[in-house]
Amino acid sequence: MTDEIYMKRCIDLAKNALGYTYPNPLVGSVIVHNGLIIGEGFHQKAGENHAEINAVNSVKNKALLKEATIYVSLEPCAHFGKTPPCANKITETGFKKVVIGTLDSHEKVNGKGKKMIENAGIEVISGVLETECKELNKRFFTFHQKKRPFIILKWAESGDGFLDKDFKPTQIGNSLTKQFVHQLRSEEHAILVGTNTALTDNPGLTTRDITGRNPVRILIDFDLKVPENFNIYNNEAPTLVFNGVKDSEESNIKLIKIKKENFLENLLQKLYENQIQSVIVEGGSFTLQQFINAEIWDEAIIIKNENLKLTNGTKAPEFHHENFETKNFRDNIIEFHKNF
Ligand code: AOF
Ligand code: ZN
Repeated sequence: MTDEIYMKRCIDLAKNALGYTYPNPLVGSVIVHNGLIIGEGFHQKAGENHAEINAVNSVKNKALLKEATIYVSLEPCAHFGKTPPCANKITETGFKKVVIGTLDSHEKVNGKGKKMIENAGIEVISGVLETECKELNKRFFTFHQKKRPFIILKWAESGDGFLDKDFKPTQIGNSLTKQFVHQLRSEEHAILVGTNTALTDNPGLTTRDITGRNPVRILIDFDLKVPENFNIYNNEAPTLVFNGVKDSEESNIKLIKIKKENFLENLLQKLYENQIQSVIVEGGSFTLQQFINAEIWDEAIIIKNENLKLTNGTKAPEFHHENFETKNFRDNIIEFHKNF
């Protein structure tokens, strides 16, 4: 039971960095000595210290570490990436015990970190709050296991099931739903729109209404119809443009040539190659329907204004969600989640 309490603390610590660690996972770590937390840390940003290292560094009296237990929500890494292996740091430090939330399915780790620690004679327990630790990194695990980003569909519809005529979600939503959408954007790696939405709405796709990071913007624009002075091309965030004309890269803008045949498959492959771990698909209806028809989505978030009747316009996408759990965290927002 106490293991669960400390693991919950690891998860809460990890969430402090939600949106900032891409392409790395969210990881938290706690060090406990004689029933007292003597150190804590989380992974803040790719390229910077891993959670365990921050936790070790935070301990004032390092002499206690040999008698301490280290909790970490993800298996300590076994490889030299941008930073050296945490499993080495743990064995060199010589903890008494290591408690792991879930194994790391990254091909370079995948049980190796746990093995290295066990081989050094340190007791290892794994699988504590495993479901919660997997859920914490649903984006990272989907990316590594399915070799594609975690896909979230998002749209706003009227009470009678229409998208706003010109796709402007703000007319259906209100200031609170707008803030929610900006929060969502700051947490995910990227946000995707099709040509029609970019042309009619001219969205900047940033997180103006909250303090958070801007997602990578993804535009599908086969014939490069969206003019360069449109907001999606401003310098507030990087933009990937999937098109049928050319490959090029200049400052914040990367054009990626893609074939129309098997479009979705190609797109997901290119997103994988570009290390994009999660994508919010914000529309329009044609783009959303492509993901729905191919059954390539992991969550759907629908902002529904029951009081608004539009009577005509573009029908909201139709989709099957029998295998998903319906969640209602907020008024007017329905979410469909997969059990992870
Ligand atoms: C850990 N603790 O806090 C994190 C881990 O390029 P690097 O060196 O940052 O390594 C990135 C990989 O390390 C990442 O893909 C994942 O497998 C693991 N992340 N591991 O022990 C951490 N963030
Ligand atoms: Zn590590």
